Amino acid sequence: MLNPFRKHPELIVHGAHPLNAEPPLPKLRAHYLTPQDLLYVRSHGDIPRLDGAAHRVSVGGRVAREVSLSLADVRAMPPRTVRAVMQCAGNRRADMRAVRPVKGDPWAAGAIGCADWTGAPLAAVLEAAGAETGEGLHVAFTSADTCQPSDGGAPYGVSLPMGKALHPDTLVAYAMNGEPLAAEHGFPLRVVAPGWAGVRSPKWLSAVTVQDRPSEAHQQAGDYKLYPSDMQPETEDLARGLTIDAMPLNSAVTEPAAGAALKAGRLVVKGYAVSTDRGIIRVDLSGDGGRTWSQAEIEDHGSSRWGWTFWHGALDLPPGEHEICARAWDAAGQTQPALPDDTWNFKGYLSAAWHRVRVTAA
Ligand SMILES: Nc1nc2c(c(=O)[nH]1)N[C@H]1C(S)=C(S)[C@@H](COP(=O)(O)O)O[C@H]1N2
Ligand SMILES: [Mo]
Repeated sequence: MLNPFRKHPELIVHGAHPLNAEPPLPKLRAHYLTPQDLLYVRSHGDIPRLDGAAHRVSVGGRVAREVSLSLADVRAMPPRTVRAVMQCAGNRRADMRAVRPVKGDPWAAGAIGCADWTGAPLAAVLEAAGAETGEGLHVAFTSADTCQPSDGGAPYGVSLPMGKALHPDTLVAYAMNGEPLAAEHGFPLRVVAPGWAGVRSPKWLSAVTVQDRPSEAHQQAGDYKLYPSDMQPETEDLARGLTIDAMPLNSAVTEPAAGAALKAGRLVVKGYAVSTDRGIIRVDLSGDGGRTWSQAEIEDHGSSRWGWTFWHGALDLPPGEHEICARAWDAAGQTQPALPDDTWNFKGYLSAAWHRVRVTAA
């Protein structure tokens, strides 16, 4: 069984080898559950074409008995479906790049999507091997793809601390929105770690190892760190980096597009907001660069702890140039920073300032 899907022809391609691409924002905002052909693709190496019948995932390390599981074995476990956002730590990096140069692809606000993921809880996979589950242990993952030389040149690897690994919503998934995973999204099996940066949801899973320390693979040990703004590539010091786990509060305007020439008058603004698992309580909209605000309407797509929130609102724009801004608030009463300058870091991670979109009305 090979990839039955094709990516949407309108994806914005940041790089073809390896494939890194995101959907145009209005297309992304058209579906509460992101169709698989529109989900962004973030890959560190070539996409492996795995044989679903022959593929095995080994479970070893601090376990009672090593096991080697087929896709059929995982499908035979009691299934669980979790509605969750997948989001890259580099989503909205383009806004930080506009402040000062950053490393990495200039993702707009489309390195995100939301889906119903179905699989076996990772806890059940660990249980099948009689894994130790003590606090302080880590569950390391190795994938079947080989990363670019600049990304360590080795198989992709990350880990989750035992607490996150045992969370009932952390899955070894085989389906997205009820369809088998496409090759580019991890066929036949991937981890889904809801609320955490996409990097911690390894695709093309081939080995699970229970161990007493985090993965030493480059993705876990040497990349995906949030650095202070005074650090530069030449002074990179891993010890001063925060390993990125949960994703911050964020929101984006998906319509109108930056640079749009609009008719003066009533303008409908649409977007998304995301809060890991705290919940979005409000989204504010401004048509004047943040001097005055009104509230957007939050759309009801059913409650889901790890999902995203769609919103829309109206602004009255007189003729002239305008800066539209959106900012979300979470259930702890926190909101987003005003400027990308406030959280700028040379890797361009966790870019979550008010989304600003300049338009002209005539
Ligand atoms: N094996 C493997 N897993 C991976 C990656 C990868 O390159 N190889 N990229 C990670 C990153 S950084 C992200 S953001 C998500 C993207 O998932 P998607 O391409 O299905 O949207 O997959 C993660 N899992
Ligand atoms: Mo990512």
